[in-house]
Amino acid sequence: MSILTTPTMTGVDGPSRNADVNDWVRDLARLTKPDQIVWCDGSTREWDDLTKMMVAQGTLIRLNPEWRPNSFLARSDPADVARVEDRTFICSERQADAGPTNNWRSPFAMREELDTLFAGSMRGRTMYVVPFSMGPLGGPISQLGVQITDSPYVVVSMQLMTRMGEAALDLIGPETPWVPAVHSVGAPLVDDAGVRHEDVAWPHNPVKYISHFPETREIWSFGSGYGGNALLGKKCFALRIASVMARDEGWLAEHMLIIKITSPAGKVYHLAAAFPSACGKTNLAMLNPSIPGWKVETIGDDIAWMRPGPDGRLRAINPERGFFGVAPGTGITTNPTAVDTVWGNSIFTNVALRDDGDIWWEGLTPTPPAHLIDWQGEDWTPESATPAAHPNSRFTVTADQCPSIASDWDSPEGVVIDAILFGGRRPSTVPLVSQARDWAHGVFMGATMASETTAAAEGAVGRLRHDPFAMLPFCGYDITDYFAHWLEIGETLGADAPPVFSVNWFRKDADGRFIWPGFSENSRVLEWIVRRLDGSVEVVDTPVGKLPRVRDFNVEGLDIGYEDLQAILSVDRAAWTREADEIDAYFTELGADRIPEPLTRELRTLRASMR
Ligand code: O2Y
Ligand code: MN
Repeated sequence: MSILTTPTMTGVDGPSRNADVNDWVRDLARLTKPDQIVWCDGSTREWDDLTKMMVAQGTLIRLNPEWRPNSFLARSDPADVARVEDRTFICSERQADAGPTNNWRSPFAMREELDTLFAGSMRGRTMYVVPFSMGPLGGPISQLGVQITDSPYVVVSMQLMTRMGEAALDLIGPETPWVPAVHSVGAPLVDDAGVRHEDVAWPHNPVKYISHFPETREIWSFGSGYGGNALLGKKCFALRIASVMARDEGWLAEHMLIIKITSPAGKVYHLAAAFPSACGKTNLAMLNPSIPGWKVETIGDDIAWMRPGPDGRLRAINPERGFFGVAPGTGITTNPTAVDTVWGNSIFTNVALRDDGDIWWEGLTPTPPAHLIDWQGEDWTPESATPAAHPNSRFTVTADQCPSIASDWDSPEGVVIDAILFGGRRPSTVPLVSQARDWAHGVFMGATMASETTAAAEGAVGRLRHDPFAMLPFCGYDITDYFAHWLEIGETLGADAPPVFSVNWFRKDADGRFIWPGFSENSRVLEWIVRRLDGSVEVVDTPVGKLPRVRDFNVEGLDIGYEDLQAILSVDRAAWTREADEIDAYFTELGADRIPEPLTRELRTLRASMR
């Protein structure tokens, strides 16, 4: 960690080999006026110094090292607990380029607004400079960035979530492209009159902006210290900005987990899978198969960058170094691997604190402890009316601590993708699994992904929320152009394009009970997909895709009736007629004339086959 105490320095005084990086840091220091600038090196010493400092300040609570060594609990301000989609902006020069699904602001207007907000925003604070790599250091698919932040919580979280520090800075040579990412919690400690104020445990600002400038590939985030709003390598860079880079350069930046499957015969397959937020992605990424002889290993739980490789096949990396997983529901029965992963060296945000200095959240164990301190610092007992952990509480931990991590998870060249999966939360209509007829039909499956709303907060319960490719809040440009880009990638890959599958673990019966047990039993769906890849199983051709023959589906040892299985492996024509109407309405909402022709053709084919 090297410290420069004069933010008003002139000339190239920073340690970067790239003069633009040094100048950019200097200019931002002039704008935000921190007390000092710290260039982060990513060392253990830096982690120790910052965590000790935050414990002293009350931002972190050190957990009992006997239970959770080198681990900490952070409690955010209750007004800063999640990504803020309504404050997330794509500031492309033309409004049309942001498309119908993004909030747009003119880059000129936004820069003016941000300049005002950032002016003096770091007074009394330290400005940390965090050079980072998304993807293995120096890898051919990896990208570099530099985040400036006034939050030490963000620095230590970036240590867990990215390859950051000296090694990343060294890679940024005089001509190397890098993405600038500016972050301030927007809570200066010294006011305009020069009066110093006490800090709070979780500084933030009621005014929040998560702004992206696709043409200049810049990120500016103001007012929040939480998750995707503040760890700018994740959703802001690896999805919103990277999706624009990917469009321009012929690759894919996707909201997908990556897993490695080994069959009982020892054959290896890699799958990438897109699911909307809160659909159990981390559980699938760390799946413990119920069927004997099968192994699933983790490569990534949230984001995949995929490029056609030198052999013409699609190769993927996980650009992240760690997991920022949802805590509630992650338990010793639902995801024991995730529970083992966070044995130590972890940061927990907004979970509950046990009396013995360890953590707890709903679903971690079947029985809650008799007493806890809840995520807001209040006494809690099982009789309390509110949950002990916030529903969006998180664990942050490096991927290499995961017991199921694959040996090739950080291969710089990535892994060859053998199949792509699209999933949603659909109590009806969408079968447990089906294979797309071809790439265009696969793109149609991705473009028409949807989930039924489960909470009143999401709108009326039971309504469809479309989430194409699980990218609705994450695509940095016009989603209809994104569909076209996927179709173009298919052209590039040609016969090497991986087969595409739709999956749905969430079908319910007439009584509202889940038909499919999910979790480790999802390995049976993966088994069928692998058998399709091997060509060792036949299909039933239907208008919605190639479905398993019921007799081929492995349900040995599973308590599921034939009729139930038949129901989730068949096509309900009435429901699919309604689905076609839904898709038609959604395409119209996106702009019917903007939808690429191959997708409207898929919709026509679907409609015609339902007559
Ligand atoms: O609420 C946040 O800031 C985090 S959202 C998130 C975190 C990790 C992985 N995925 C997501 C998501 O919303 O898809
Ligand atoms: Mn996600």
